[in-house]
Amino acid sequence: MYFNSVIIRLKWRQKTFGLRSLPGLLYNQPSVLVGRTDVASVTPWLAPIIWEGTFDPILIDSIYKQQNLTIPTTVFALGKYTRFVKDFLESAEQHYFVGFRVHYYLFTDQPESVPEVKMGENRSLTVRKVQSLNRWQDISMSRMETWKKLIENELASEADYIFCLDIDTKFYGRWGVESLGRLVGVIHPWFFDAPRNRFTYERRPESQSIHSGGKGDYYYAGAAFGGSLEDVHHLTKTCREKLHIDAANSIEAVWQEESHLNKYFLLNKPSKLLSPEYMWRDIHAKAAQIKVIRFSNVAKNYAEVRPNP
Ligand code: UD2
Repeated sequence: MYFNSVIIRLKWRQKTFGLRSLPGLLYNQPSVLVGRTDVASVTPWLAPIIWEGTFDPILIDSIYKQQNLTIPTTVFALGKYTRFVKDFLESAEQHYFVGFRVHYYLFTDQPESVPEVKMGENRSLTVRKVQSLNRWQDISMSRMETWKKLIENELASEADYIFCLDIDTKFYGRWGVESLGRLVGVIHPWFFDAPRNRFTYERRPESQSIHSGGKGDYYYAGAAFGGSLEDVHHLTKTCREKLHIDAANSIEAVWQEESHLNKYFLLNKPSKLLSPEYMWRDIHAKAAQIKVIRFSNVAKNYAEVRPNP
């Protein structure tokens, strides 16, 4: 085990990422004076918050093109959630890291139901069978363990970054290299304009995910996060351990692994935040600050689609 983690770390260290720009590239002059004024585009710990208008897609694509990146992207579709796979993959092929190497990992209890989706150049899909589970809460929480193992056992030598996404979603706009960072959280669409006493953090002291009164920065979505393999490995390993401690103490956090993710991000601040453009909900009314909806939860009938109430 120790040996494994040393190998993983050595492989991660082999890469150094500079932001090299192509000499002949033409792009708009950046301004120090003009920018988004209706939203915050930096956190108090100086991590950027990505909104439309805060990056130049032509410039940023050309910088990251030189890094020969592979972006593994994981989704889970168990039980009736297999119905969401087609739209997810088809829309990702239109909008998600277009022009970059993406390797989707789909974990499902019904590999035979995975539809044929035409993949672009340098894009691939690996389907993995996992056991069915009876509770949606267990399906959602078990993902931490699977992510941790996938990174340890397979990805360390083949990739740079990883994203972990919900499957009951669709892409409507560009999601690209502007989202890359060491540790990346996405601001939850329900709470981006709410005071933190309304955030649905776990408040019970018995849970490892507790946020005691007055604590918390933002409320992050469980449906999307990512970052470097090393950072996401640490995140998934930590959250999985905390979930196990909670289970041993017979407590389940109010929003399962999303509660633990929020606690993790409180103590390990993300180096980049994605605005709710990167995690909207189809059923939400439009908000003036959201100029582009890039990725969104599709409407679903929870009672019909989940295996248990
Ligand atoms: C929220 C989070 C979700 C997760 C969950 C935990 C957002 C927008 N969503 O969504 O990420 O943290 O709360 O309570 O932040 N799944 C299956 N089969 C099932 C049930 C779930 O495959 O029968 C998988 C699937 O990949 C799904 C994910 O688990 O996308 C999360 O489940 P959900 O979408 O039902 O959770 P939800 O909508 O409450």
